[in-house]
Amino acid sequence: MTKIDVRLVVKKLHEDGYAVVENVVDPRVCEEMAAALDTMAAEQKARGERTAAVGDHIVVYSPYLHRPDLFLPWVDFEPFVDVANELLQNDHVILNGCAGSCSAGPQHGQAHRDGCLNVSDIACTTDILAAITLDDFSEKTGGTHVWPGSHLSGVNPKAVPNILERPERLVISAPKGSALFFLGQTWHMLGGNPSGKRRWGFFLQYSRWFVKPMFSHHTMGPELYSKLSVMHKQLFGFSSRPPDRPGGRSLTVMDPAKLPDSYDEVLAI
Ligand SMILES: O=C(O)CCC(=O)C(=O)O
Repeated sequence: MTKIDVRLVVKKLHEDGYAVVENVVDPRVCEEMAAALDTMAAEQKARGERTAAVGDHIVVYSPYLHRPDLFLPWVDFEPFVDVANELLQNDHVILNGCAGSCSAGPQHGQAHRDGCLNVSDIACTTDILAAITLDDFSEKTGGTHVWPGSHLSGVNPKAVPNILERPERLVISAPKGSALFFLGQTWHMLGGNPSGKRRWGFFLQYSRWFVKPMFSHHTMGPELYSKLSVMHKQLFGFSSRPPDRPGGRSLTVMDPAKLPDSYDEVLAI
C-alpha cells in the first residue's frame, strides 16, 4: 500500500484544489465497506429514511454508527487528519460529517462546494474533504467531477451559469482503494454512472472547530464512546461543545486527552 505523502497532497491542494493518491486502502477492505454500505442503503430505504440525495445519488450518513469496526478507523486515519491540520492550521479540527456516496445511475449530481464560505485565500479554508474510492472511479462509473483552480475563485458554483461547459472541468479516474482530497471551496459534482457497475465512495469532511457539524456526533451513546481514540473524541466534537449554561465551564475548546472515560461524565462537563 502507498503511504500518503502529506506534504505532496497539501502542495497539490494549493495548486489545483484537489489531489488523488492511488493504492492507499486494501481492495478487500474496500469491498467489505462497500458491501456494508449496500446493506445500510437497503435498510434506510426500507425504513423510509430521508437524505439530501437527489436523482441517481444514494447517500448513507455516518456509517460508523452501524459498523464502527469498518468505518471508525478511517475517521481518525492519520494522513487524513494530518492533511486537514496542515490546511486548517491545527484549528482543533472536527469531523463535520462522513457518508457513503453511491452513483447509482446515469444522472450526475449538481455542482457544489462542501465548505460554507466562498473562499479565495487558501489560508481561510474552513473545510477539507478526504475520501476513499471503494469501487473504481472513472468517466463511465461516475468518478467525481472537479473544476481545478475553482478553489481560488471565491465564487459559489451554484451561481455560475453553464458551469458544465467550463473547459477546466475533469472527471477523476482512480482505482478502488485510492484516497481523494478536496478543499471545501473546490467545485465538484457526483458523476453519472451509466455502466451498471457499483460505485461507492466514503467521504469525510473535516472542519475548523467553530463550524457547525452536519450531525451532533456526540449523541452516539456510551457503547460507541468507549471505542474512541483521543483524536476521535476531538473529531466527534466532545472537546468543543459549548458549555450548557453560565456558572461552570466557560471555555468551549478543551483538551481531548483530559476528557473523562465515562460517557455520562463527558456530557456533564
Ligand atoms: O460521490 C461523489 O462523487 C461526490 C460526493 C459529493 O459531492 C460530496 O460528498 O459532496
